[in-house]
Amino acid sequence: MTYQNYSLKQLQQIDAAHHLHPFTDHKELRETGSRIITHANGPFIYDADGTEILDGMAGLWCVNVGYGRDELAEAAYAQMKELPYYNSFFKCSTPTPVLLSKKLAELAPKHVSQVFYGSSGSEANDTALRLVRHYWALEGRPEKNRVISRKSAYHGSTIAGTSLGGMEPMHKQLGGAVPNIVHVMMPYAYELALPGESDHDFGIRAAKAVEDAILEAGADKVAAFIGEPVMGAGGVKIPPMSYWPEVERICRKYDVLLMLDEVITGYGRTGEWFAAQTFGIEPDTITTAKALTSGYQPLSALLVGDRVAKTLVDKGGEFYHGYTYSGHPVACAVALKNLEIIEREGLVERVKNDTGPYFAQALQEHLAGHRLVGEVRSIGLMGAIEIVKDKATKERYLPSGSAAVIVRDHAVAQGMMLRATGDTMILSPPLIWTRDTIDMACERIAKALDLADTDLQKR
Ligand code: PXG
Repeated sequence: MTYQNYSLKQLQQIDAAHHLHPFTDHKELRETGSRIITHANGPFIYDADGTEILDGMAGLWCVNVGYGRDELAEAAYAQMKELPYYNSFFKCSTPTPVLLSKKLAELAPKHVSQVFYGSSGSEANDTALRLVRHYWALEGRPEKNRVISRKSAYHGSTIAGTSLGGMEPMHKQLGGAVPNIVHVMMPYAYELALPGESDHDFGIRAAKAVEDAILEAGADKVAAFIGEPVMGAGGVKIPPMSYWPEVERICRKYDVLLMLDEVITGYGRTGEWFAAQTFGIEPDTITTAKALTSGYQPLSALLVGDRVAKTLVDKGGEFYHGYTYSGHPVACAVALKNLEIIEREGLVERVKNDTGPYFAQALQEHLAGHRLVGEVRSIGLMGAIEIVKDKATKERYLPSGSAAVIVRDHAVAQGMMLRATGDTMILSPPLIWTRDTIDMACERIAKALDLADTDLQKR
């Protein structure tokens, strides 16, 4: 690799001189320099100093089969040699997106059998938004074009993704969102449940916020509701089990489409292939990306339910939408091999029956009792740890988010990569983690919490 001719310092200098990173304060980054990850294997990543770090985030919620999979590299190599690129416009196709679509139709919930490809989750959500609006126009109801989303939702960073999302700082920089998108309360019991309110009742109340928004706009104006089954970037907010079936019931009652954003939850993370199955609902569209290729190639797939697909096909007329890399043959070849690995190794079942329950128990046993921890929660292999100043009152350290960053920095120094979002620590490890890896992670996080506690006592 050519980078080996450069020292770490040189790479950091060049990075600072020329590379604008995503979601970054560039002034601050230029003062600290970036951590340069050079290679990875199994559950570990390695930085340019050779430090081994257990990757508790699977990259960015994506490397579900872990690092160093020769089979994926070989699938890409073979496809690049045979046909590196051809488009799927103008009545053309290539074999790998054809076969991947068949495979996805087999894995997806029964009523879902069509796929639209892009290269990122953001692109797939742009497609989803355009598609549901197009659907209602084809049905002769173009005024039914509003979309209901949630506060703190993350649906990507393009203009449509940001507009669908409910991240306030992102909206502030947008200079005008895509019109006719509103945001309602999120199902986040830890902060929003009323004193004495049961989990079940809170879920029903949070779903009622969707109904209120439909009624406020008028059901004849609302195209769809969109949500992440478990809010990921917003802090692994796991809704009560009562929430999604109630949201689905409300959507059906008012003839509003249900769009599920499974960019993080898709392909096994919650212990089923899709979280739609975990929560027992039948969405009209399912946005997927990330773990579709385990991050080895950029690829997204919008899975389209039969209701929407039937209208699109039966009514005809061109849908003026698509990307150069829609159905990229190399990305699709890698996705096919990745899904084969997940199936062959039984990773989804393993999360459901073994590592998921063990992960929940380990977080509870080793971390929930810590003085800094207000709550631990998890579903499958995604989890969160709430950092608080006072367990009983749920009071946070100020300034907001500062304590979690201290925990995160100690964790990384302990060889444990995890993410801090606000005052919540997030874990979303590769699905290849075993019970031993979970124990190792908990040990390192517990140590990081102790060190952070010492720092915070001094403040
Ligand atoms: N939907 C969801 C639910 C996501 O989590 C996207 C859409 C957009 O995907 P692309 O491929 O366009 O990035 C995402 C992406 C974080 C973080 O800090 C999360 C994401 C991306 C970047 C950072 O947790 N999720």
